[in-house]
Amino acid sequence: MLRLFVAIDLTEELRQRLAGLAGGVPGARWTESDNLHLTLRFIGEVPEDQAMDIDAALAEIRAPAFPLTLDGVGVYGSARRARVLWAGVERSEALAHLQAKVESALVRCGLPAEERKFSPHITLARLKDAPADRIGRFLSDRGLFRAGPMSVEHVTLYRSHLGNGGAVYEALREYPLAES
Ligand code: 2AM
Repeated sequence: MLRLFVAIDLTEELRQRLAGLAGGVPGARWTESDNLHLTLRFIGEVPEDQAMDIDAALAEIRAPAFPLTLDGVGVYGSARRARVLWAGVERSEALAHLQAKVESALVRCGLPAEERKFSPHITLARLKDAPADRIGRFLSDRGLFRAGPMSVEHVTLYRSHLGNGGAVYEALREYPLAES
């Protein structure tokens, strides 16, 4: 079985900008800069033959390259039990279009449709017992964060290896988007 997801890679410059947001929140486990990405679709565990179908279906996607701008920071979970700190992305029709194409390609491969609404974000940190006031300060201090635009020119199929030291992401294949 392979644990897969589809993501947009970020440029070194944007990953550095995101990594620069880290700090100031006790109980936060910050994502390593090399692991920062924008997930389009988490697939989960699939057998190898289905992974090959997924690869073929993703290779058939035709969508244009587009600009992506990072915009703002936020938190998932309640104020008292915040779970994830994230960076947001500026609203983008092209991103929504690409995500819909990835979703329909995967459903054609026999995967169950994703029921949750696509909520594009980049996970900056996972939180455990982080004090609400420090989270509040992080959000207000970094509220004006913006970076980019970068040009999104491919999507990537990743394999996630779960281990004691956290997940290791292996890029299996890149699928180019059309020049726009
Ligand atoms: P997250 O950063 O918001 O947790 C690899 O795990 C990628 O797939 C991460 O970007 C993660 O998003 C995303 N993902 C989405 N749903 C997931 C799930 N149910 N389990 C693990 N990862 C998931």
